[in-house]
Amino acid sequence: MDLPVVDLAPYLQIAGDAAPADAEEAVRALCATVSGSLRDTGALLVKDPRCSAADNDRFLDVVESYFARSAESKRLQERPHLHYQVGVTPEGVEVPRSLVDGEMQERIKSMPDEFQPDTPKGPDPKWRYMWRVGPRPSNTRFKELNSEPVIPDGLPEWKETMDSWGAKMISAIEVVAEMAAIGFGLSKDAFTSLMKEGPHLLAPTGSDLERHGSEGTVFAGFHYDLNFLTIHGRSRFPGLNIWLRNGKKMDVKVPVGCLLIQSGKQLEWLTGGECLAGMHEVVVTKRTLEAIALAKEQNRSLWRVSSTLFSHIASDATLKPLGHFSEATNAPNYPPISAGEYVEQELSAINLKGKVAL
Ligand SMILES: O=C(O)CCC(=O)C(=O)O
Ligand SMILES: [Fe+2]
Repeated sequence: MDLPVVDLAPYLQIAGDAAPADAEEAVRALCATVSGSLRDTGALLVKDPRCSAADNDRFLDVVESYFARSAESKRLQERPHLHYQVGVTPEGVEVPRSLVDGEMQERIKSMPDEFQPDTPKGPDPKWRYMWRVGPRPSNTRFKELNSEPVIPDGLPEWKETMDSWGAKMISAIEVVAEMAAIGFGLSKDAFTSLMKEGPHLLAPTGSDLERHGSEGTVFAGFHYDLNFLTIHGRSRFPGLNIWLRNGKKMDVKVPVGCLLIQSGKQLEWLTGGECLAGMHEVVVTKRTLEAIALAKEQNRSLWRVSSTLFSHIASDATLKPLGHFSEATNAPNYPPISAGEYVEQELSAINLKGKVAL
């Protein structure tokens, strides 16, 4: 089974009023593909004419040069007191949910062997940089989640590159969020109205394949994303596995020029569990090894950089099943909670806010 690739251009055209009336039916079908794929696979591939492969490359180049710095110099951008929600998170800090969540461990044990995730033995060996994208609320109960950005020195192109790639990815997410809302039978702005001034984070991971490049190394242990929708551009090194709703594991191939979308826990909340957060992991696979060999041959960086962006529901907005989802069978499992409070609980569980006992 392949993930569908949805071209966002027809929807953008309709939104711009440049399309003939009969195009509307086709766009409705596309919206149903978006919501259906998020529900059944937790993921979706999209093509957005506004996000080019060249933009993605420019972003990867800048972030590769940052991660190539020494650990001490990168640690100047570390902000543990802000729960690592801005600046750098060193390797060995973030704990995969599957390491600390007993219920998830039981679920893993019940999976057939062929679909079981690789077992992480400790915190993730990946670094990460969190770069805040979009306007921040002037007044919020969750100041740490909405902090000033941290800018690394000595990289004059950093701010512009991160802001511009971040803004493009957010535009793509907003279209997907509108299409998903239509597909789910909600009003078009049901999700996007809650995303306004959300703590959206461009959050590339950086994994040193020179030091951790052996097959089976787990960069990001089995987990779900705690945010609304995650979007990734193409990484130069594969390794992302996702689990479909039917329990099957799939290694994701993102075609050139495409973006990968994944459903996060806040979407699960808003749909009363009809659309579950997509489980995934990042491990060194045979395909990663092939990409490492090619990069060595071509003298390219061996830092695996992901172009991950976490879009969020605004911290002060309430998470609860929307519209007809309040009648969903599992809706009672998703009681109202402010998005900020929910995020803080999740950050504690994965060692980014306070410490967890391992
Ligand atoms: O490194 C990646 O490709 C994605 C990592 C991931 O799943 C995450 O950052 O939540
Ligand atoms: Fe993730």
